[in-house]
Amino acid sequence: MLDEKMLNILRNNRDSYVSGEELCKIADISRAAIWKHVEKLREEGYDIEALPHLGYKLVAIPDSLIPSEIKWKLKTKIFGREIISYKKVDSTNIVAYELAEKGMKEGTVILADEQIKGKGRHGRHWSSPAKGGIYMSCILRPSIAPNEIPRITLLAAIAVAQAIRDVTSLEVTIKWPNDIMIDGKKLCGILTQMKAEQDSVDFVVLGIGVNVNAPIKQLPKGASSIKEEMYRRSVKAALSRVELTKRVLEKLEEYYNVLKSEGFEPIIDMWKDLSSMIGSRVEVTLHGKTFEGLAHDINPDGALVVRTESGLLEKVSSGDVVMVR
Ligand code: BTX
Repeated sequence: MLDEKMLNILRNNRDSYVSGEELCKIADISRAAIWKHVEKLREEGYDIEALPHLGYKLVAIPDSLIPSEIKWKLKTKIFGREIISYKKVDSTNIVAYELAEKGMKEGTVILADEQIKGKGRHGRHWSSPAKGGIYMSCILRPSIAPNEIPRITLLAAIAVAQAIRDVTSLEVTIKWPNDIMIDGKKLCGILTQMKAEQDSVDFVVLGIGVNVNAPIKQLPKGASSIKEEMYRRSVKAALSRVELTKRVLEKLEEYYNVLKSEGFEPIIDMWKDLSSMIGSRVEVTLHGKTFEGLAHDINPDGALVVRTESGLLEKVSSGDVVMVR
């Protein structure tokens, strides 16, 4: 708490030095204690300059997914008001699920710098190299029916896609239901899990994995990272995992509020704007069977509607979809 108080004083005075005396007064502690806290912040990666007659100045902040950094000037009321972050964890979704079962409130976010057993859909693995990306799970308690949960996945996909576009200018697109792509390469995946009764949802764990700094060699075939794609396009913008995480949380909250107040239709419209999928030929693998067709629409449950070769409209609510041409 005190570290955060001191940090905020230094953050608010980025262009000047704050004297030791001033820090003591505002934080209500001794000179010796100030030094101890400065050392602790330095260990966390903050670059704090200390000059004998001038005082202390915050020179650089670490790009670490620590709660105080994410919460600093975060413009949300629900998402990220409670944040728990780990350096290394099996899976943020596992942690979030356990905490949700214990009653942790809506908007709680679990973050990790690295995952050992990152989970993809259908028991697949999600590569989560240390500090290579954002590995994040949010607890939600939406008042919707279990069959409407795909709406949350689609909402998350537009939030992440829009956040990446805002922060990096990369023209990422969405592939149904949960992949954020660029040039056919996967930058992000979303895993939505839930606990539900027959017709009510107890909670949802929304897991988001974004490849930010990871070098290609640490990622599976067909994947890329934001840093890699910015480099390929000579985009020079600064890339910060903290900034991107904040933007994702702000967008999630914005669209979650849209869903609550205006329903699913505006979400579908935004999804279609950010996806290049509707109207293209797709190959669907569903329950072990594969068929080709034309991606026709998204239905009110968030399912993909595919027009098959024989003209039938097939509803695809799970399974894998590949764009073929
Ligand atoms: P998915 O099943 O759509 O994608 C998994 C597949 O994607 C893998 O089989 C592999 O081919 C490929 N893949 C694995 N790792 C990566 C990667 N880093 N980048 C691109 N492609 C990859 C997508 O499942 C859902 C992923 C959610 C990940 C988040 S991270 C935070 C949270 N915690 C957790 O354990 N999972 C979620």
